[in-house]
Amino acid sequence: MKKRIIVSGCLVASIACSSAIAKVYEIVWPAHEVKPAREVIHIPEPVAGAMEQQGQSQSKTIIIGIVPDRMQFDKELITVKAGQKVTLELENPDGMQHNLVIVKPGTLDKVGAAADAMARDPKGAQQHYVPKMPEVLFATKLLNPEEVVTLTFTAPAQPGDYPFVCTFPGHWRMMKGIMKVVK
Ligand SMILES: [Cu+2]
Repeated sequence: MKKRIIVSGCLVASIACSSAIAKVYEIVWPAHEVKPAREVIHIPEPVAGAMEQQGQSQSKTIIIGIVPDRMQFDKELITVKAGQKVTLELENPDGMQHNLVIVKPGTLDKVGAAADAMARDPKGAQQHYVPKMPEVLFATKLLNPEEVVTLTFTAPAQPGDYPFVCTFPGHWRMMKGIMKVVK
C-alpha cells in the first residue's frame, strides 16, 4: 500500500510565467495550452511494527575495565535485553593477563573449576584458559596488559542472571559479575 500525494502547480503562476515568456519573445501563448504542473510522488507507508522491532533490537555497547592490582572488573552488574545485540569492550590496564567469559546461569563454580584445571594443561594458555564446555556462552581472548578487545554477541533469549568471569586460573573467585538479561 502506497500513499499517493498529488502536487498540483498553480495555474495563476503558470499563466504569469507564460505571459512573461510571451513578453520576451513577443509571442502569444494560447490560454488552452497552459496546463497546471502535475507531479505524483509515491511515499512508502511506514510500517509501525517494523519500527518498534528496530527499537527493541537496538544494540547496546558496554565498556568493562579491570581495576589495576585488585583482581576485579570495574563493574559487577550489567543489564541487557533478551535477544539484544551487545558490543562489549574489555579494557585491561592491569599488569597481568585477563579475559572475560559469560556463562550459563548457575554454572560459575563448574566453569571456574574447569578453568583452574587448565593451569595444568600445556595447551591452557593457547586456549586462552577458556574451558571447552557447553556452559560457556561467550568469551574474549586472553588480554595482555594495556590491551583492549571487543566482543560482540546476541544476548540470550532466556532472561536470567548470567555470570561473567575471568577464567585465568585462580582469578574466577574474585573477578566476576552478573550480566542480567531482562525481557
Ligand atoms: Cu583475570
